[in-house]
Amino acid sequence: MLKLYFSPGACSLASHIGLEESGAAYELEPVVLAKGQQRTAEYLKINPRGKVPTLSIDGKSLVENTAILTYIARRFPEKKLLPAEEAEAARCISTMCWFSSIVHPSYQRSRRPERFAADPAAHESIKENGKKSYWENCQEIDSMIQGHDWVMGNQFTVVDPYALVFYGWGVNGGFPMQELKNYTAWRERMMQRPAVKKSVEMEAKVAG
Ligand SMILES: N[C@@H](CCC(=O)N[C@@H](CS)C(=O)NCC(=O)O)C(=O)O
Repeated sequence: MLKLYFSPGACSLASHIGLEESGAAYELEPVVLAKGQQRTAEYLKINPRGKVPTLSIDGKSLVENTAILTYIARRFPEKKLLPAEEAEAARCISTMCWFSSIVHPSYQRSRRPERFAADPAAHESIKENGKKSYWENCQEIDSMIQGHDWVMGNQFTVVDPYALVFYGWGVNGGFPMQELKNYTAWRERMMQRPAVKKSVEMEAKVAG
């Protein structure tokens, strides 16, 4: 049994879309970050780090989008959510590691500088540094899409749902995402996929 713990608008959207694209039967359990539900004793038993996403696989937790998306792609190979060729599949994993270790923390710095330094005097400069790198990261994603339909080339992969998270955060964070022509056209292609549309709309309903 697969059960995904997610919060609307959080990076867990990547795993949510990945599951929907896989065609697997799964359950969804909202953990609303805005209500602090990630810190309840009950959820901390599922993920002691107090983060989403968590994918429960037959009652055992798997965390981190990169691991969850790789697991989904490998468990449902017929959906071709990772390239068959090993080096190409590894390049997808490499991009997801970059998303997780660089792109996501850039956005966090731009929004939550207090998580990076206790001294309020440092916050403005942490924010500015986060904004600058986030924008550079989004420009890099835009250039990756140049000349083909999907982030990693001509094949839709689990990297695409992950990249959608950053487009949405860019819009919410007031970045001029429309200037990124490839990324913006790609987002429209993404939203035409039934699995993407369904997941995004479902999360918007939970967010209210
Ligand atoms: N690298 C992790 C990041 C997980 C993460 O930081 N999730 C955020 C939401 S985007 C979270 O749960 N934050 C709750 C908190 O820090 O209290 C992944 O990709 O799964």
